[in-house]
Amino acid sequence: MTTWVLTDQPSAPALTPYDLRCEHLVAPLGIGTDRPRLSWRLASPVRGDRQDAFRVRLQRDDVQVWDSGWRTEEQTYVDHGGAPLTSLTDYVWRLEVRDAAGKVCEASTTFATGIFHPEEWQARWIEHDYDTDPYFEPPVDRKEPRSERSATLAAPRYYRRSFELAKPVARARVYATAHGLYQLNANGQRVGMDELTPGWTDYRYRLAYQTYDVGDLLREGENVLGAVLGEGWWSGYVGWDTRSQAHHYGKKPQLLAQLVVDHADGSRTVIATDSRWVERTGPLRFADLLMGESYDARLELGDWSSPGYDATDWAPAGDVGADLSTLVAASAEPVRVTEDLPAVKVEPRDPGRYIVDLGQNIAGRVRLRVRGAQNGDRIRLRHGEMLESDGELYTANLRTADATDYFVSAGGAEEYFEPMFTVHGFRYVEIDGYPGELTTADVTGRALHSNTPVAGRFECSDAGVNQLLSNIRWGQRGNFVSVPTDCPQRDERLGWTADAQIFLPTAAYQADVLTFFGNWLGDLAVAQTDEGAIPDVIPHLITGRHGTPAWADAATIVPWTLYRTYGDERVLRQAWPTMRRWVDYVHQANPDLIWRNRTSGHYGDWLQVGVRTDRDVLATAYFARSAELTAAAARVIGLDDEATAYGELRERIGAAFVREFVDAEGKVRGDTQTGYLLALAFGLLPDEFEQAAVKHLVADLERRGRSLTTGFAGVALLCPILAKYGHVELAYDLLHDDRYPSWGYSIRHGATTIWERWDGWTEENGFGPVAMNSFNHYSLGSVGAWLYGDVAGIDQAEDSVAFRELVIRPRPGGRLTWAEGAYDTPTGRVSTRWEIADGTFTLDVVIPPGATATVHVPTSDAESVRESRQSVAEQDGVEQLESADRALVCRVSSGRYSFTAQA
Ligand code: RAM
Repeated sequence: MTTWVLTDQPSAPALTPYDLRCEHLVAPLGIGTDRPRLSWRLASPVRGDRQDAFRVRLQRDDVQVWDSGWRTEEQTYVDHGGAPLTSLTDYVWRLEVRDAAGKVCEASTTFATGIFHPEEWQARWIEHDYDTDPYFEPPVDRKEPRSERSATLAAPRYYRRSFELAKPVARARVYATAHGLYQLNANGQRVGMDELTPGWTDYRYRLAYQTYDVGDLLREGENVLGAVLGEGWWSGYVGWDTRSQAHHYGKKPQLLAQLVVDHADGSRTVIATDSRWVERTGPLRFADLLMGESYDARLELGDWSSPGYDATDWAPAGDVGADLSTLVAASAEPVRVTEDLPAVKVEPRDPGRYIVDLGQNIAGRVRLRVRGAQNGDRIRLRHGEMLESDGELYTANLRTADATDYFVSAGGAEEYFEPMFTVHGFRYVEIDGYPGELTTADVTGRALHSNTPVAGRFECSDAGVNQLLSNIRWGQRGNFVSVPTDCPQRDERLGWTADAQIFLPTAAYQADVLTFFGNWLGDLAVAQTDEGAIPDVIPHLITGRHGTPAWADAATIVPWTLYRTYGDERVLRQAWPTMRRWVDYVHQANPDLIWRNRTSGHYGDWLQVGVRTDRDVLATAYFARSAELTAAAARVIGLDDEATAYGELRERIGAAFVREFVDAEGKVRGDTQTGYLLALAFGLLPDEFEQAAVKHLVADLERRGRSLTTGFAGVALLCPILAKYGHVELAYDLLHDDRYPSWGYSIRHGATTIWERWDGWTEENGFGPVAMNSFNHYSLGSVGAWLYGDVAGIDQAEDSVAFRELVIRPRPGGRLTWAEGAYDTPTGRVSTRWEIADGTFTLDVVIPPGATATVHVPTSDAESVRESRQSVAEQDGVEQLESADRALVCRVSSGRYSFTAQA
């Protein structure tokens, strides 16, 4: 089990490749392309070290299938350049890298291809045969009271297939997916550690299948494959509309699986889902993502997925055909349990009823130990993020999500309960009906989310800022559950597009989110309307709204941000048609270039406080931004004419923006913080207005006693823009502020995640508007990127891609006496640590091989700057560029550097 922390790098004395990936995944078992991208990272402590050349060789069964030859390139990825790879096959890839001194270092890893050709699938969709089931009640109108709502979903079902293997097993893989959620067993053991498979995609167009290695679980003789099948996003509750909440994609869960066994003699056995599988209900009585789960241990089926089991009373599964047209190989990291949190406090309320505190708001569930229960004892677990003032669970903000689990005991000394197909957003759990005395040792919180590799770390001298960062990280963890959701607790949990684009830069500093968002962009592309609009939520569901300013612009911002962060231009190639159609859609409806028409729901600067940013200002700023990024994308992928056309469009929108919204004194219409922030961040102001706009922005903050008014759209820009224009202390004031509204206010009141709204809870009013009051919403946490970028000082130059041209510019200030950060760029790890002590500023920096960095050493005396105790001018590998703006600026290449200067 990981605990989701940044792992150590190899600490070899010379250039070393590590973290080898295929299609950006670590040793994937079922990639979906025959021309995968291979990539790696590099580490070296040697100054100026870089990869001078590399060579990749691919092997299949000890036979070489491709040799890239030595390529004198610095890039750390390569596309397979040999003959297309074969379906259902294991490959070894060997990498050699040569450093500047000619020394070669090797590394190798494996990957496997998935099922490329439709005819290779023998599996058929199977389901419970409801037609012949006397107990099945067709779904009814869902307006019934909460407690009975669960009646509309069918019980999860258990599937099994027993089969003989006549020969020893050399290799065995299962390719599986579901309309619904599934978990596989083989010979009595769980297969893999993935949760909530197959994950959520727009099932109408894309359904991911997963691949598992079951070689160690199978044997000669009788074997059994088993599966538990639940509803999930396919047919369970998603979102808020109680009339249409369930059955979004289908009414019944269905299973699809294919086991491919290769024997030592070269023969192959295939066992696939069909009517030879049998099924029945079991202890899992009910399972739903929003509502919760019910498990009756009295109904346990024994060794139901083991050989030798008597399954005579199981019924044949219904075969419902083999339409596999939506299948795609899973391309992103699966959801996993990534951390166990022991309960920190158990508060008895009534006899048998307790409130348990995990000390941290998470998305996940509880593992409960039950001791000494009687057969038939029923324990209820309700989940909530907050407590009422009387110490009871606050659940009003969950709206129609029950978030309630039930466990019925079979009796006995010790039993364990943990749900399988649900996830709750909670910090507190009320446990009712518990026999005997509940202790903290009986309750464990299990955090689960998409297991995106951790990419960053940040820490500083200020406890409040560290708590803020922790809240931001937990916001990411709680909401990156297969898709980027707005919240994990209430009846919503949708992939709101603005939330995603606003938070992406922060998310990318903390985890490698390329495959996570790459997958999501697949759903975004298929959801684009014929006219070119992008729905508010991706995967597209529930809300009929599309084309909303700042929301739909995720179509351009997300691909561009991924490209800049990871340097994979394939993202832009794939996204380009969507980007262009989106910009054209807005343009056609707004020929005068002020985006007033077709603004759909228009949420403005959502959840800002005290002011209302002009909606046309916000929309038009985003229109300009999308046009700009579309032009930039066109340039990268070689569409020069389009680049010129969209570049011109961007210029014209910029001019229209100034004409329409900016007065002679540089005031942006509405005179709100967000108005100025957007204009400045998106470069919409001509030079003569730039400083004026900064002045107005600062004046507004001062007028309000250095207090923010920004909502989702503005908040990400606040600190970065203030710092960029020289108002570092003002940015820190906002960061440290703990008056309402501020991040610190929520922390002062015990927040362990980022709240949806500044007034989620206030001293004056208690809980905020109950209709929409999530305590785990990452959007306002988009300040995280500033902590990494400006406080730790890890950023890249404006025209840099994949952090090849680093800008190391820590901006000390506020209460901070030190800060440190680390970040895994696509090439390797960059890290910084600065400290101010006794009037001396020190800055330790590690630059990964192949990258260069412009290092800004803040100092009151440029002459005082030393690197490794030498004057900068004399130091090898350090080139002094300028001394400006109370900083000495140097250029360095890879390696470790240690700067000191008079503070
Ligand atoms: C809320 C969501 C989301 C936001 C939209 C406009 O329902 O929680 O965060 O993007 O509204």
